[in-house]
Amino acid sequence: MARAILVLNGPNLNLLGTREPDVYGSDTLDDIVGDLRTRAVERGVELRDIQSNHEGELVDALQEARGWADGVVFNPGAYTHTSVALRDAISACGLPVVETHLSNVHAREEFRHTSMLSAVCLGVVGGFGRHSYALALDGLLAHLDG
Ligand code: CA2
Repeated sequence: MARAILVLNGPNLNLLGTREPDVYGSDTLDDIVGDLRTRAVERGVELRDIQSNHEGELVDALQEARGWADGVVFNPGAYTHTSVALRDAISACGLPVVETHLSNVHAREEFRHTSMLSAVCLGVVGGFGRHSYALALDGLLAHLDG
């Protein structure tokens, strides 16, 4: 059966391409997700994407993904560093989730060095700009293919 992947993006990532290009690059979120969709289609993988600025909506998306997705590429934005609710939702959904960051959070402010989520994720990718998403998808599909 064909694989299905959720690409989930958290707060402020809808602003990509409009501000802070030195940190996050000049691509928009649509550019990044569009590239990822092309990559997924080439492999016969269905890709759905959701961006929300609201923690509860991200929790809802993870809970609903249980019903249809095989795995999740997730950039939780700043909630990475704060959210017990998202950590619990990742654990509860039982799906492999790849924590994905555009920037290398360990090379930035100290408060970004801690993730509430990494310990319940399959893996973590960061620091490669838009390529982080492609690497996360590749890793997730390799994991699913065993
Ligand atoms: O590097 C990443 O992908 C982050 O998840 C991005 C988050 C940040 O809080 C994390 O520590 C690392 C911030 C996303 C905000 O994106 C913006 C895009 C354009 C303008 C302003 C913010």
